[in-house]
Amino acid sequence: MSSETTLDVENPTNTPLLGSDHGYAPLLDASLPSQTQENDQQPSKPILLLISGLLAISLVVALIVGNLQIQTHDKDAPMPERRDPIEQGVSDKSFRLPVDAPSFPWTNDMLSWQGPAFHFYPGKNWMNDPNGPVYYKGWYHLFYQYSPEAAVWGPIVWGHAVSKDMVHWRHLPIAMERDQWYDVNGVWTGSATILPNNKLVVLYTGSTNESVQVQNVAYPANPSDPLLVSWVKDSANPVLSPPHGIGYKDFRDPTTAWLTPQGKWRMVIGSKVNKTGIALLYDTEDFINYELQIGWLHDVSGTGMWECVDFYPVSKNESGLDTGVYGPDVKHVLKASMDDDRCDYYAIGTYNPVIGKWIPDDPKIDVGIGLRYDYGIYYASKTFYDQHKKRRILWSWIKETDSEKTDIKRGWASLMAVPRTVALDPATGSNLIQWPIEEFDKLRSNLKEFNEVRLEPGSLIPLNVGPTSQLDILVEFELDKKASNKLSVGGGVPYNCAGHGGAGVRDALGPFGLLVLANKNLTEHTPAYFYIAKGKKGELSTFFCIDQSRSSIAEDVDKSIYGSTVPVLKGEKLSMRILVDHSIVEGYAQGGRTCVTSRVYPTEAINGDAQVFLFNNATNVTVVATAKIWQMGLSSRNESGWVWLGPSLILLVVFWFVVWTWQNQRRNRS
Ligand code: DQQ
Repeated sequence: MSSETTLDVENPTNTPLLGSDHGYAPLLDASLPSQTQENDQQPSKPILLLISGLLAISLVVALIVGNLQIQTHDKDAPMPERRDPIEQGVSDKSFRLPVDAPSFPWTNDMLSWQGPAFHFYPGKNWMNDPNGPVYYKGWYHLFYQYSPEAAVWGPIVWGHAVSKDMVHWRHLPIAMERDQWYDVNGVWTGSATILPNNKLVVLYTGSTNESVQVQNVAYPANPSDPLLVSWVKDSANPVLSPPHGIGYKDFRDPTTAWLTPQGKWRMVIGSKVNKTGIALLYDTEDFINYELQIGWLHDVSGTGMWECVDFYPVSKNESGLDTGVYGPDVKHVLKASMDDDRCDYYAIGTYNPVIGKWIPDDPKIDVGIGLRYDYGIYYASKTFYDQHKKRRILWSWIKETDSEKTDIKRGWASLMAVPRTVALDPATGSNLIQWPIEEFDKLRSNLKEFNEVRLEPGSLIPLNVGPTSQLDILVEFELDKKASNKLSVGGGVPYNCAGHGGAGVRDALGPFGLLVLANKNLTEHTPAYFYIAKGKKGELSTFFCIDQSRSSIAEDVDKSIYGSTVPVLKGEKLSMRILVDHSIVEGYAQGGRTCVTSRVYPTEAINGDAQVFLFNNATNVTVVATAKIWQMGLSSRNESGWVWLGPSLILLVVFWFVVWTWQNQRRNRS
């Protein structure tokens, strides 16, 4: 990486761019041509065999090298020590256990089971935020905050991987190193913008030699390289320093830029003033010189530092809009990652491009005090517009909720949630819907269907699905409406997933749902469930929760219960989709209106020792469940060398064909 010339927007080629106390009463189960002649000028059979042999060896080497890139921690290699972060506090591990928390004797078998099969992760060391996601010349690029020296946050650089489908990944070398005074303490989060004529520019935060947060510009060194392997940083860097009144450590994570009606590029940077979270707005014509806009795009008092702000248009009529689009049918989403509680909040509102202001549709659910993308473990997310499939894609970081000691032993920490399409909910118009991108459906196999399973109050029914570590589960639940109507109205304390004892409690209308990663005697199990609360006026509210409290017998892991309310419209059945990928359980309720992601660390309910159950802990209502459950593929973690098999075989066949033709011609001539 080198520092080079400034961006020429017009001429990029000149610019270097979730026992006993489980509370359930278990019920019963429901040819190549042969060569005839050889002469002196023709390659002899041994030579051809030698060349083929060499090709075959290269093929094997390609496969091994490809696989080596994605292998998880070598069990016998010494574990890297914790390296003190250059600067504590920005993305350092936020899940901390009490110092005297008993540590579990984790075995290599348990730890290696935790590695995901179809969630993106680098395979080694620490990663956090997604950075600069973009579709460029036929490839989806994912950059990410990566600590290359250990499984802890520390000296951050930009890791890089590319994919044709955001499912199979090819890991590339580090895209941006800490090699300048203005980013020597970390190449932090940033975004990519595609300019006219497919020119690419990246804006990112650098932590300087004095730990000041500044903004920098970088470009692909070779814009014609679809893999974007090499990057150059602009000689004008840093292009932005904290403005007057903004703390030097409170100025980070530039968004993707978009065009204003005046033809300038506009972008947002997250910050705070005292306890008020703010989104600073900047205009630029050349990505080098910036004008700070008076006031800011938006602010919400009491929310603290806004990290990884994201701002994009949505419409009831479109599944995805490019970042600069505005108009009468267009709403704008403002999202910020709250440093104070480490959750991603969004709000839907109206953007006025002339005055550079955004106003929430409902100030009671403004950014940081209302809706969240995900009510589990999901932070520092970023969207991008996929111009190839005309959709908006959401990427996010899922952190570890075990001990740092265990992270180090395992050799890797954190991963990405599956990329989701994100769109305005056409049925409500007041919330977003998120759904795993359709490409993941291709990993499904061995469908098992369970039709109209009656779940009487207090029932627990095992589902025979085969292996249970990699599953895609779709379940619909129907309730006996008459029973729920007869119920008396709710009491004083409003329900919430975290505060009401999880899946083990028994109330009138819930909880009911699924247990995943459950061992035989249920000492370990992760319930994903609905709970229906009846309010004082008889109104029903539905909650979707994932309960980690009994997910592991180990004590040095998070045992929180996550979830929130989910809108259920008239005529809709209750539905949930659960992705199980080893230690990750990702849940989508009502088509993705409410999402919950959890990290679970079972010790016994792993490999062949886990099962899936349907359960109903409600006391007053029978629930009928219909489920479809698929096995999910891609156990070779992310991309393996097998991708080279096809091209190598084709090369081999072409080579033999050329030689055979050439030999025939010579034979015919002689
Ligand atoms: N992570 C980056 C920062 C960002 C934070 C540093 C959010 O740029 O604010 O690794 O997780």
